[in-house]
Amino acid sequence: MPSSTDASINQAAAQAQLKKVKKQKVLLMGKSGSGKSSMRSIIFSNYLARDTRRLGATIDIDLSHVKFLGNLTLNLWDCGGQEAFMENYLSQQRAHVFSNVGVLIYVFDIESRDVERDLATYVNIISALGQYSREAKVFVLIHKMDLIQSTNREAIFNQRVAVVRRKTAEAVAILHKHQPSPSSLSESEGGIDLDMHLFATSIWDQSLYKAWASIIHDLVPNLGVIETQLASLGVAIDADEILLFERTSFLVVSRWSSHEGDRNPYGDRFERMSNILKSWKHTCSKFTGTPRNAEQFTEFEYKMGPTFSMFVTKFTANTYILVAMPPGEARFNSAKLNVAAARPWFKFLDGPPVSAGPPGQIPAGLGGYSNEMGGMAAEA
Ligand SMILES: Nc1nc2c(ncn2[C@@H]2O[C@H](COP(=O)(O)OP(=O)(O)O)[C@@H](O)[C@H]2O)c(=O)[nH]1
Ligand SMILES: [Mg+2]
Repeated sequence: MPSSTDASINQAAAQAQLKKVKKQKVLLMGKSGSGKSSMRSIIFSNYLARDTRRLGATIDIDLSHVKFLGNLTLNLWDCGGQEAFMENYLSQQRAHVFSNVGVLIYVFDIESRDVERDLATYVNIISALGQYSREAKVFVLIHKMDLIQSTNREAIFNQRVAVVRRKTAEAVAILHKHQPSPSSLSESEGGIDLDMHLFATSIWDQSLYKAWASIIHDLVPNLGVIETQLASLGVAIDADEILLFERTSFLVVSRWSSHEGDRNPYGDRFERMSNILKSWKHTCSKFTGTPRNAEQFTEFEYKMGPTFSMFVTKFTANTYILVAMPPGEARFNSAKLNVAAARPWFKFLDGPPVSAGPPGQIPAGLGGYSNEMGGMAAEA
């Protein structure tokens, strides 16, 4: 008795979670010219890095609603960084701007000549955020790192991280004094800390994709379900690695790798793939004359003789999937059929389900296709 009740409660909860359309307010802040609109245009509107030179300065707040997968909408507030605007956000518009924030992305221009002033503004922003959105996550991007000589990048980044962390701790300490014990501002050993992540970024390389994939990762609903389903699929088709990309941004939403795949020494391969696939999409668009936001490819295959093979294919309405496999023609072909057969189990990525019930586990048979190479792979 209790178990069937529990099961129906669990199912109802899972269904409710899947149906919930999530809206997340994302503040994009930092000094004028630091690169906020450039990043947003590259990630979400398929601009090329060089196109961003033509972007005009953002006047006040540029609001955009980015549909990310089926049931997540990012309300991006690209806040013009001129001083007069900044002052306005912190005074008259304070409650309006800083309430209900899910994520703050703060961009520092590494080339800025007035670091002290940048830091002072940052501290004011953190104070306002702490006052109105204590649960918000903070991502600090130390941007335009391409302008720093590569041999000095790490040292300069670390130096900046230390300063930003110290300033944040100071701001939070002041907040504590005025507003005792806010729940999400926990006290750690070295002082008070905020849920904060720092990245070195540039629009000219894949570092941008690493930072943004990390930013959206925690916002994606049903991440647990996605991860479990990807793992089932990966095992069933005998893959080394699977990456799931969001359709427009090509950010990696989720990934899975086998033990063999885990041994891949290239830790930055995910953001590299995002970058490569997006450039490739641009090239397709250039040579076919299709608009850059249009869907130009449905499938891409790459077979590296005896080393490995991979394919990238349109998966659900909102996603592409990349599958990397050990070599072998039969294994490759059956994996492609099985990925196609698995689509119904990932339909929930496209939005709240119309029919009842959360997605079940992928059955071993996967719609009737069997992986003929499975046994041989185990022997090899
Ligand atoms: N070198 C370099 N320039 C960048 C980078 N990101 C943006 N820019 C340039 O910085 C200028 C200002 O960018 P914009 O996005 O308008 O800044 P915003 O005022 O913060 O929105 C543009 O000319 C961009 O091309 C980067 O990573 N490296
Ligand atoms: Mg701008």
